[in-house]
Amino acid sequence: HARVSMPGAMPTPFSAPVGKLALVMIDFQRDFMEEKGFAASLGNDVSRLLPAVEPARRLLAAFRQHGLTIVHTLECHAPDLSDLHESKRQRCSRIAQVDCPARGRILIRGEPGNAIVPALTPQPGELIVHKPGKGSFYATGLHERLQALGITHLVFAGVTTEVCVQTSMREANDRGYECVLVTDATESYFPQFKRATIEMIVAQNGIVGWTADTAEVVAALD
Ligand code: TIU
Repeated sequence: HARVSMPGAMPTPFSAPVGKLALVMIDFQRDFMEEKGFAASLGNDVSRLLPAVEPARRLLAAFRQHGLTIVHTLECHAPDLSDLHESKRQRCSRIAQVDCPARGRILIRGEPGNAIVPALTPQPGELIVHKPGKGSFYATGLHERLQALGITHLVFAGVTTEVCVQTSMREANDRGYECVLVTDATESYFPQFKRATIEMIVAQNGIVGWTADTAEVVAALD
């Protein structure tokens, strides 16, 4: 079987059997990237996430070009809030409220604000995962869907680095996936948290996995 190789990955070179590699795009949704969405309701400067969009678009194009598996996740809750824990409701009190009529109810599945930003819109055939938590594996069935496809290696992009991306990568690592975080295709509202996340992933001989930049991943696929 052909392998894709990322010799410049940290802390050591990374490689994967080409058909077993998937791209996981975490929560590139308007709720986190635009004014008057969920993240803004928590007091965040949403413009800080925008630099991740263009690298993520290049990753998406490369995975599509090679016909590889692509997963898009969305943090959201059912309209009746049946999947919203009381603990989260209390600390994120704007969930299901409307701060911008054009965007609809904050962090609710199917609302305009819950859509992925236009540059990264999913195409038919790509997997969509609606997740009530920060991690992509809690209460989603994602592990079973990836197992059914024979996926063993994951490339992560998305927002925010230390919240949903890192949680998902740790969940994946504990389930036996070999994981790479793409350092320029992820962003945080807190630059120091992004830096710390990258450092803690690769420390201790890659305790959570690997990191690489978009150029490294795209070159590996070519
Ligand atoms: N607040 C924050 O940084 N992130 C989230 O609430 N969710 C995701 O990271 N997607």
